[in-house]
Amino acid sequence: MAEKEVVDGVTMKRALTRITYEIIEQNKGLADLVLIGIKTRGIYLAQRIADRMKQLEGMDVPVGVLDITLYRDDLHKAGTDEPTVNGSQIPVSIEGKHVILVDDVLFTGRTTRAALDALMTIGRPKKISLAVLVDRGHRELPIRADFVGKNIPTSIHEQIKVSVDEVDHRDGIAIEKL
Ligand code: 3GP
Ligand code: 5GP
Ligand code: MG
Repeated sequence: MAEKEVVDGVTMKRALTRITYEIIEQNKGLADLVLIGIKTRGIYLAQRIADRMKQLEGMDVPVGVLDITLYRDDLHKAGTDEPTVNGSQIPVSIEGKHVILVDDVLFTGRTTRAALDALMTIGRPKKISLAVLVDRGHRELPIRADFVGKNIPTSIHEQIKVSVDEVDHRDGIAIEKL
């Protein structure tokens, strides 16, 4: 399986910092924000954005977790089965809050749709936005991200490999040809 790094660790950190600034700017501050990371790597990205917010604005923005997986383990046929929500840990009420969903890769949009469904059953946020590190295209639903680290157009036969320090002991984004 050929693998080519397209974003190095330093550039990936810069992209997360830029997303953080964009969120602060568009939101006119950090009041009423809740970050919710989509398992697995989205959680670490959400935590890093929250850490950066603390550094920049001195505010603790709550971070929650949604666990969404496909019914079956055939990942390469994502989109042929509906993702389901397996669990959530949301530390605060999302009622009336601005929720920002954070995921590593946006592909068909079906995971985001499942996440939106789950949030609606938990409460009624005043707004939900989506932040992703990578948008790889191939949307199958009318869903788009509000904050994008990097647009990486892919073929359906390629896969994006996102590495994060917390899990993979390095940061970076690579394209794998299947
Ligand atoms: P993540 O949980 O950190 O996002 O789904 C398990 C892992 O497999 C995911 O890690 C994701 O990075 C990776 N993956 C690669 N290609 C796909 C895909 O097409 N669909 C899904 N759901 N995951 C994929
Ligand atoms: P979607 O539901 O939009 O098709 O896919 C989004 C979810 O599937 C993300 O949480 C992501 O982890 C995973 N995913 C889909 N395609 C890829 C990919 O090419 N690389 C990685 N790392 N994850 C992917
Ligand atoms: Mg993911």
